[in-house]
Amino acid sequence: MNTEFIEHVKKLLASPQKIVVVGHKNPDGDAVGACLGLSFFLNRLGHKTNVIMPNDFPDFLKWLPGCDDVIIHDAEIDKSIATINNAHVIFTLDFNALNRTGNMQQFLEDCDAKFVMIDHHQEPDDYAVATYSDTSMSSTCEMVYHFIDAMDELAALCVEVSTHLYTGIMTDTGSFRFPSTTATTHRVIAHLIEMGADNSKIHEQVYDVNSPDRMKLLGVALKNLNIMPEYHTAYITLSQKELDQHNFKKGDTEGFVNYALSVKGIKFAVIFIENKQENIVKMSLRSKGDFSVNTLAREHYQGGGHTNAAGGRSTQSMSKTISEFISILPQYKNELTDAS
Ligand SMILES: [Mn+2]
Repeated sequence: MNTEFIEHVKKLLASPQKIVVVGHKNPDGDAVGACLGLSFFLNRLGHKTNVIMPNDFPDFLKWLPGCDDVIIHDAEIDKSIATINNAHVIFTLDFNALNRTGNMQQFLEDCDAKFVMIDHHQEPDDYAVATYSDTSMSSTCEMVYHFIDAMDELAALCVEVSTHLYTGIMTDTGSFRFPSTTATTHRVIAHLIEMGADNSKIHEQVYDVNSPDRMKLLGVALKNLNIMPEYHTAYITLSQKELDQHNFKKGDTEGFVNYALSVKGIKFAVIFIENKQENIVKMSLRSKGDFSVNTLAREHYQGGGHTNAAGGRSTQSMSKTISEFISILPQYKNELTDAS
């Protein structure tokens, strides 16, 4: 974080402000944790804060302190628009372009508030008056911690904020195992535990809440696992029918792709999930080492993300999507078979 950023934000926050904190569409643990954590923190500094999410967030986050007060734009559109239009300052967290906010985009573009971005995705847009972008960071939650530190307010960390930030760092690092997890990440985590985050309980509340339907859907996903050893690649498919048979709820397939990546020798894994309502096949892409799924998703699947985790979509049928996917793999054969 550069001093210019923190000086600018300090100026913006010099007197009590009406602040809105916004996360990305399909909010994950990092987005929800960062938004709630920052909102609680700014509230303690005397600002009036509201968190708005473009759409609903998964059930496994619905115990987070303050989550009941989050405004869901798609469900409470009038309240959301009024809150946006009333804001002096809008923090956008865990995304890099306003089109990541779905139906909120036009209202954010049209409002008079000053924007502050805190985010760890590549190639940030320049809509904000102050941008804290660092792609080396494990999570936006870790960045919010560093932001609080730069504001000289670490002493103000409460149990709630510690819990929010712990949850986001934990979920965005795959429980502290991804390469973005640094010694600093662990120092931050240690401090959050000291300040009241109940680490063991947070893990249980996030990870040990599977429904029987979800476990059976995982069984189907594992049955549908395809391995292409010549490309060190594995992929999983789930059809709309298979989702329907297991009463699919948003978030149920979260993390399934990691089972494909956990097969010995696999460097690149994808899950293809059919969505009949939107008429697309949604994809989550994961990799190990230098192979960039961000690049591949940008080039072929109208998506992007990070080097080792990205999302994308195809407007073709599932079978066409799969055959196209297989046809592009030779382009990446050298990268995928390089030792690293
Ligand atoms: Mn994140």
